[in-house]
Amino acid sequence: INKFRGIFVAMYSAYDEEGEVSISRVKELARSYVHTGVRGLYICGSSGEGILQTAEERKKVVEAVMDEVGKVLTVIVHIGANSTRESVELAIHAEKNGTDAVSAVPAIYYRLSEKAVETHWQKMINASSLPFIIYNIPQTTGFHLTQPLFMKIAKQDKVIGIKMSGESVFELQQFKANAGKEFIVYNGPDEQFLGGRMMGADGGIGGTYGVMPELFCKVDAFIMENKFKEAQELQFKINSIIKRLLDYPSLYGACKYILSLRGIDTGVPRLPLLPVSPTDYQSLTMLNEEILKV
Ligand code: NAY
Repeated sequence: INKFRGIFVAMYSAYDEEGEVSISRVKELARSYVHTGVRGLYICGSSGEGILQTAEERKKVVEAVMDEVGKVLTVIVHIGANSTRESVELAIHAEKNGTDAVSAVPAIYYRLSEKAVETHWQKMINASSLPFIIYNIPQTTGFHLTQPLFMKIAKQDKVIGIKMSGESVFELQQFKANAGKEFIVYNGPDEQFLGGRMMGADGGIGGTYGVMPELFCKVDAFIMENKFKEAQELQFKINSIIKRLLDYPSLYGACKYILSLRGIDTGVPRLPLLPVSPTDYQSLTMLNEEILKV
């Protein structure tokens, strides 16, 4: 279970100039995180635009990442999809390709009952022998995971953790307390990584880690050394960066543009997620320099 602790980059999508998934760019992006200190990658999630891609495209991403960094980083694959059938297919594929774990949000669009979400997750859990990590993100899925349903799912051996992207650190702590076993809780909102860690999170999975992985590793290291003042100072610097990233037409577009300034081309996000516009290039160039100086 130790390979699941620490910092995980929620990796962005990587497309070619035509907007098609680019194997070589996925590999290049994945490789760029190898010597940053992160424990692993969370792929095909929100930041990875998994739900905007076809199952075939998502499989390609998994294969490319495993081929490139599968031996050196822990790879968690998000398999959440609107139909249970598709998620099951992705779970089987993830296992075949040697990934470390699978994870999923509840299905979106339909208002689902607790029983429906439970069934949806259970089918994925049953579909492979891989560890499963619940992805709770009520503000985008509209599904609020209750503690009783959480406990029912978490008690299974295969269920090893939860990615808590809700903003309540109290609820985060309750998931940790109610798991009733050794259990990994990931902090979701990057801007309160320190808060989540102080309330019991074992690590974090985040999109903005993708443009500043070393900074999050450093906050994590400060926490482990009980240097809370230093951790707080750094988190505040990070938050001033995140605040500005959130002001662009899309966060993912802004982060992907910053990556391109460092020579890592990943294309623009897929619509309906907007790219940044040329008028934003200059301020993003300055922001990039600022990040590199922290
Ligand atoms: C994922 O699945 O891509 C994530 O883990 C992303 C978590 C992010 N949440 C969303 C909705 O994108 O990193 C956060 C988020 O971008 C960050 O906290 C800025 O608000």
